[in-house]
Amino acid sequence: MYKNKTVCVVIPCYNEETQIEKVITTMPEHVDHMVVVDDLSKDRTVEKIKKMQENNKKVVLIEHKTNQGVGGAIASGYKWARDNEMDMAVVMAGDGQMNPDDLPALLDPVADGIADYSKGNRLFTGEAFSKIPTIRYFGNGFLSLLTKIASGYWNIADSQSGYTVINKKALKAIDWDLMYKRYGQPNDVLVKLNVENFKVADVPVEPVYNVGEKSGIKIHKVIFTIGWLLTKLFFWRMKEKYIIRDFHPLVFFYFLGFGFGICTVLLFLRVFVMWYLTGHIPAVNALAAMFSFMSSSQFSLFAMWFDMEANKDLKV
Ligand SMILES: Nc1nc2c(ncn2[C@@H]2O[C@H](COP(=O)(O)OP(=O)(O)OP(=O)(O)O)[C@@H](O)[C@H]2O)c(=O)[nH]1
Ligand SMILES: [Mg+2]
Repeated sequence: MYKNKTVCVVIPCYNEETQIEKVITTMPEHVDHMVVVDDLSKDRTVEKIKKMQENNKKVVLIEHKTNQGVGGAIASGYKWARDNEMDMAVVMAGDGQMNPDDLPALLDPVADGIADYSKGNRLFTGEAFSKIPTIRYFGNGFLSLLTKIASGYWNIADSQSGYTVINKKALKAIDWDLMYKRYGQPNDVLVKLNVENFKVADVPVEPVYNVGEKSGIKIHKVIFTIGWLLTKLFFWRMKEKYIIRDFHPLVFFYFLGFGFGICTVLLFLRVFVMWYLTGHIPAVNALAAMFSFMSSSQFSLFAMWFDMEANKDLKV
């Protein structure tokens, strides 16, 4: 129990035989249950977990019959927490990259009722650039920007951090069977939380690398898969939040922003082709391209501003 609320930690695991023991043994005392979800590991992870269960009654093991990916493993753990009426469910990876000392700070905003969901942000510490591998740092920065646009949580950064706490109300509001099953899961959750108007807190946590973990992320691949996921989620959120459940004219601003954006690309292409073929650019073509560019940027920036305003009450 933490501040009189039950706490369950969901631990997704895939081939973590060298790491899982440390994650379980260093778990803070106030955690009531550790739901370890094995995602059909090929090594001795399950054997290790079963051995730990003998001495530690807090450990619950869920074994997947097929490999689902980290998002699928977290969804299984969340469903256990929801069905067992846990007040708060934490996610800590099975690879030991989450510092248990950071847990109270993450639990506080949710336990105090200030936020429905809190997530770790590794970028606040000032050590992020030196500790996080460079390619991951920039990839994360790019995905964080896309996640702000897609989710409407403009104040939230480090979108790929998986160290999170969710409360019972949010656990029950989201359909975990429809959750994205692979590395885009934290991004998917943020969009779903925004549509339900849940409050999210960003809490500084320590970036942990080189503790024996083996990452499964191929950054050049996930940039595209998560980028595409976020594009789809953005359109879904616009439809759900500003057309179906409520209405806001910012959807027209985004629509015109995109429309003029496509026109801008086509008009600039035309300008370059004319210049290549004839050696000069007719003034009217250049003006049309510029007008289109200015309209596109104005409409998009205003749409973002309206979105920021519409979500300002969800900021903690
Ligand atoms: N790679 C991988 N990990 C899984 C899978 N299912 C569950 N996991 C667990 O998900 C957690 C995160 O996986 P990682 O590949 O380390 O990703 P990450 O820690 O978010 O990213 P890094 O910063 O690159 O380490 C680990 O605890 C894995 O054991 C799966 O299908 N593949
Ligand atoms: Mg990892």
